[in-house]
Order: sequence, then C-alpha cells, then structure tokens
Amino acid sequence: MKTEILKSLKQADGYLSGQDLCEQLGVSRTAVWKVIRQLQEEGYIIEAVRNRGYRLSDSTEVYNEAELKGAIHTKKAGKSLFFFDEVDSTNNKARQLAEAGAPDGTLVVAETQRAGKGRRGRQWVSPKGSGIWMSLALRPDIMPDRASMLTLVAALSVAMGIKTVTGLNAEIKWPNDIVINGKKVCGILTEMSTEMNEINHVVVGIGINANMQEFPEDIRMVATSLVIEGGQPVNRSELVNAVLMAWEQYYEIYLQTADMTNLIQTYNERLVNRNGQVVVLAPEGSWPGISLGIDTIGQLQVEKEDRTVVAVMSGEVSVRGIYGYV
Ligand code: BT5
Repeated sequence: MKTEILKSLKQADGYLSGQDLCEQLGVSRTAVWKVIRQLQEEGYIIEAVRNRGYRLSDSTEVYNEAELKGAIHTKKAGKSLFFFDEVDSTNNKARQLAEAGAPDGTLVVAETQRAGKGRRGRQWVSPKGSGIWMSLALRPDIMPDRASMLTLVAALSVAMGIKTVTGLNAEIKWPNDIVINGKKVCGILTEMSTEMNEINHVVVGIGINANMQEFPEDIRMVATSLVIEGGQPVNRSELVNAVLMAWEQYYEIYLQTADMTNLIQTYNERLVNRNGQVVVLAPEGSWPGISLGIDTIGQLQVEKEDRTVVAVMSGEVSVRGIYGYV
C-alpha cells in the first residue's frame, strides 16, 4: 500500500484528498494516515492540509550516507563519515570511534537517537526523518581548559550555516543554543576525554530541528524548527555541508589563538540579548544584569546593577532574558 500511495502522491497535480485515496485503495482513513506518517519518517516531505488532503513536496529529500558524502565539500570535517539509521547518541558513537582511532574531523550522523543527550543529564528529543543529529570527533592540540569554547565556535557555525541555506536570522543564546524568533532550533553538547592535562579527543554534538512540524508537549513552548520558521523544508545534507564549511573556517581562526580573540566580534553580533537585561541563574542564587557579550575566553560579561562587570562561566550558570525562554 505504501508504494501505491507514494505513486499516487507523485502523480498528483497538487493536493490528493484523503477520501480519494481511501476509495482508490479500499482502506480506512486511519490506514492512509499511518502510511503517510511512515513515509514522512522515511524522509518524504508530505504536507497534510485539512480539507485539501496530502501533497508530496518537490523538495523531498533523501538523507543517507551516499547523499551526504556527495554534499559535503569541506577539506577535512566530515570527510570521514559514519551514517546510522539509529543510535543511542551520536556523541557516544563518536566517542567510541575516536577511542578506536578514528581520524580528526570524523563525523557521525544518525537519522534518530534513542537517547539523545542534552547537558547535565537532560534529554534531547531526536525524532526520525526531520532533524540533524550529528557529532564531530576532534583531536585539537590545545589545553583542556580551552575546549569549552568549541561549543561557541560550533554555535557560530550553525548560525551561519542556517543563514546560508535558509536565509533565516539565527541568533546565539550563550553558550550552546541557537534560537530563531525566541525559540530553540539547535542545541550543542561538547564532551571531552583527557589524560594528564592533555586532550585525547573532543566530541562536539550538534542537534538541529530542521523539518519537524511539531514537538512533544513538554518542549512545545521553547522549541522550533527551520520549516516552522521559514515555511520551507530544508535539505538536511545541504545544511550539514553549510554548517561544516562554516565550522572549518571558524575552527581555523579559533586554533590560531586557541581562544575567541579573533571571533569575538562575529560572535557578539549574533548574540541574543546583547546589551539587554538578563538574569544569571547561578547555583547560589540568581541575579539580574546587562549582557555585554563574550570575552576572549568565551565567558559572558554581565554588568551588575552596581555597575561592576562579572565574567560568567558556562557550565556554572545559565542566562535568561527577562521575557520567557530566551
Ligand atoms: C542541549 O542541551 O541543548 C544540547 C543538545 C545536544 C544535542 C545533540 S544531537 C547530536 C548529539 N548527540 C547527543 O546525544 N546530543 C548531541 P541543554 O542546553 O541541556 O538543553 C536540553 C533541553 O532542551 C531539554 O531539557 C529540553 O527542554 C530542550 N529540548 C530537548 N529536545 C529539544 C529539541 N529537539 N529542540 C529544542 N529543545 C529541545
């Protein structure tokens, strides 16, 4: 039945009504809807519009290893590529591969994650067919205390990649979120393995909500996707390439100084709430201030009410604007 429905969708000129499909195939509406869901999960972009029916988007994408390999035009990042239909977490896979000797710049991509990770044990929602869940395994020649800044470099790369592919104005919510119109479209998780003050490897995990139309109840208020914001489905392979191309450019600049010295300005231009009121949520209590932007080592400079400026470290605190999530 799946093949039949796909064929009808491809042949249809515009929308195909659910009722017509049911009659043509002699099955129930629920059965048709289930097949539509399956196709969406496989990567077909099918719009479902009440009273009109279903329409297969021309820009239906195929997202697999071969497609990605053809799309990635970097010098190094992602040239060693592992694509999985399903993993627990791409960060875990990348770590295992790095431990087994995978080269610097190895990229792990998955269609879905069973146990996508956020920071501090939080969960990352990673449904099939609609997101970019990927991790870069790196072996930078830097001191371990410099590695947290890789999150900022990745955030910049994602914001730029999104701008290139969709034209959308993505902003960075320090340190690890990318937001569009005040909602989270991407999160970044950097993990590292060290030995005797040397880095074995760093894994930079990036989750981008590309084509999902809706989110589970508990994150509906804070999460958004590129298709929701831009109205156009995104070709994920193209976006992976754009993010990696930007990454190579910024990573090279970062490595020159092993800090943010030469990226401060570019970063701060993309920073949400810059020069605006924020609340710093620290374990010992929260306090209000004005966000001034990052410094050379990636800390957020926040001016307190008494005009003193405090450098806030990532990992210790989070920062919120005074209105809602961002
Ligand atoms: C993050 O943590 O934002 C880091 C997310 C990193 C995900 C990538 S996907 C590829 C790689 N493999 C992994 O296992 N992880 C990385 P944090 O700042 O702690 O935010 C987590 C919070 O974001 C959750 O508690 C939810 O409130 C919210 N959230 C969960 N899934 C989301 C989604 N898909 N979109 C937007 N918000 C989400």
